[in-house]
Formats: sequence, structure tokens, C-alpha cells
Amino acid sequence: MSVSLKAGSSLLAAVFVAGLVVSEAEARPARTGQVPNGATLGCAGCHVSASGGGARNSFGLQIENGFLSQAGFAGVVQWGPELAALDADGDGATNGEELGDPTGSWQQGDANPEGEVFRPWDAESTPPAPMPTAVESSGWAKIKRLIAQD
Ligand SMILES: [Ca+2]
Repeated sequence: MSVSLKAGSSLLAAVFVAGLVVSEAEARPARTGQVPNGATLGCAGCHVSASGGGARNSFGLQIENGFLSQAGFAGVVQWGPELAALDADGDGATNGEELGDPTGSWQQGDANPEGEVFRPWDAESTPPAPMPTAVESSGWAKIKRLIAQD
């Protein structure tokens, strides 16, 4: 009798531990370390719910549909130039520009890029347009005058 009680409580403990592991895996907190500045965004970086799990936002859908090493829990986000060049929310700023890595050169384990972080799934959150260069803000007439001054 005492043996079966012990076996029963061991089984209960195993089920409890397995439940903890599964609930942690569903949130996949490791994925926040697989995109630049992912920890700043947290679970909301890819999921509609800020607490993680469940439906993906537009950025999470892009990752899920082509930028995971494999489907399911073990899949690792394949951050790089291709994913960085996409624009999940269609606001004109690339995912890389919004996450501080325009070229997609950041790799897992690197320090996060510095600067302000924007939300690649939210068209209301957009980095400011870069300032035009001197040549871009000059007209041809100004350039010709500069050249003629020699
Ligand atoms: Ca965008």
C-alpha cells in the first residue's frame, strides 16, 4: 500500500513538473533573445497578447511563416538581412529600422543595437525619416553655383 502511494505521489509530482515545463515553453521567452532588442519588446514583439502565447501580430506571423529554423517549440528565429528588410506593419520603415538593426547584421548573443526601439507590428510606431543629406536638400542650381565658384 505504501509503495503504491509513493508511486502515486511521484507520478503526481512528474505531472506537476511537466505542466510547469509546458506552460513555460508556450510563452517561449527565449525567442525574445533571437531578434535585436527583443527583450525590450517582450512577448508583445510577436504576440497580440502582451503576456505571450496565442495569436501572433504581423511581425510574429512573418517570423512564423518563413523565419524559424523549424516549426514548433524548438524553432529558432532566423534574424538576418531578409527579415530585417521586410516591413511587417506596412508603415514604410523596415523591421530592421524599427528594431535598430537596419542591415540585419545583429546575431543572437550580440549586444542589442543602441537607440530608440519601435514596434514593427504597429504602424503608429514609426522611426522618424532620416534627415536629407546636403546634396539631397540642394537643388541642381545650388550645386552648379557651388561648382562655378572655383
Ligand atoms: Ca514597419
